[in-house]
Amino acid sequence: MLQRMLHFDQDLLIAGNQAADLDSCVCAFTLAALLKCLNPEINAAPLIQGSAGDLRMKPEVDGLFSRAGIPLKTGHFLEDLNKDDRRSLFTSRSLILVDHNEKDPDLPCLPVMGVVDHHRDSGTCKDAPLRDIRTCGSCASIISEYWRESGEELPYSAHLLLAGAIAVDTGCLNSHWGKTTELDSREYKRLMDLLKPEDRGYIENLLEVKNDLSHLTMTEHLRRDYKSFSVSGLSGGIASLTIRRSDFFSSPFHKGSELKDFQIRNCRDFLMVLHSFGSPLERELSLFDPEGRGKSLKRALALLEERGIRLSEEREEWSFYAMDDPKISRKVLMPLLSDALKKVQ
Ligand SMILES: [Mn+2]
Repeated sequence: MLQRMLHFDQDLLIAGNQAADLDSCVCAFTLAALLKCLNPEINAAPLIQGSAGDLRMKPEVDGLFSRAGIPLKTGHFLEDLNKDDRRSLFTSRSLILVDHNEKDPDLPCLPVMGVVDHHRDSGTCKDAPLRDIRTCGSCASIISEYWRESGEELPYSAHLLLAGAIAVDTGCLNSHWGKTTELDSREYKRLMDLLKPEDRGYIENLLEVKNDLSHLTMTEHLRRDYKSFSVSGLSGGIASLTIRRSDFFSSPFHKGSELKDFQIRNCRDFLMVLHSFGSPLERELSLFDPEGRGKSLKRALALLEERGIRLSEEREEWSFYAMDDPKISRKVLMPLLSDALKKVQ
């Protein structure tokens, strides 16, 4: 893979995924830094989807980048770029996708030269000269391996960023999460060994920073980690929340009108909410189907009973599911649902 990177001779944009989570932001910055090290002749700029205003919803992103001495600016965020920024940033560049492997429609129309990811392979961008899709807990582990194999000296700030992303994605290699692979474990330990003790402590505490969202409104919780999921002609999405269902519906937190606004704006047909909370980790799933268009989705979910996803209650526009297996994250759930939907059609 490094050989292929050495042959890039045009300017590059390293684009993170739609959720703009910590892993995705870290990968965009640290891969851009590596590419600049390998080819000082080219420009490689990180690009984060969303806007700088959204950082309020992701205290771990803001916190870790500030600690690493890399202030996130509006120029790094796709939504904040004005016409002139776009023209200068998007002209004669190619894209490298990190932490996702299917080009989002919001990204600029540029040739995709590379894909580095740890999600299920969508089978797109097959012609990209650099295509590295592996199963691991954090995409940052792959970038960390590139750095090590390159022999280039990893800057301290990148050390901190990569360790932080792996910590958050794997629960500091928590085996109960079922995400950690050998690659994550090896890279995380190597990175942590070289951090100052106070930074090591900060990384070990980063999940708490991430989960302290008491300052957010319900809409911000929904927007924080939202992914559109359009299936069989339905336009919907899945929001990942760090609060349990009973807290989501508690007063005065829950606001029916805000929920309706969010749904109309983002997911016309259905909204799924994946609640992930507690230690050990527990999950619940809620389906909001205000227009009654989610029948096929409900049939598909019924097929997932064998995976421990069980209908527990139906109330007005909502269906609630218990989840026996906390390892079913959104990344695991989405392909399961897509497969189940094909069977019910
Ligand atoms: Mn990731």
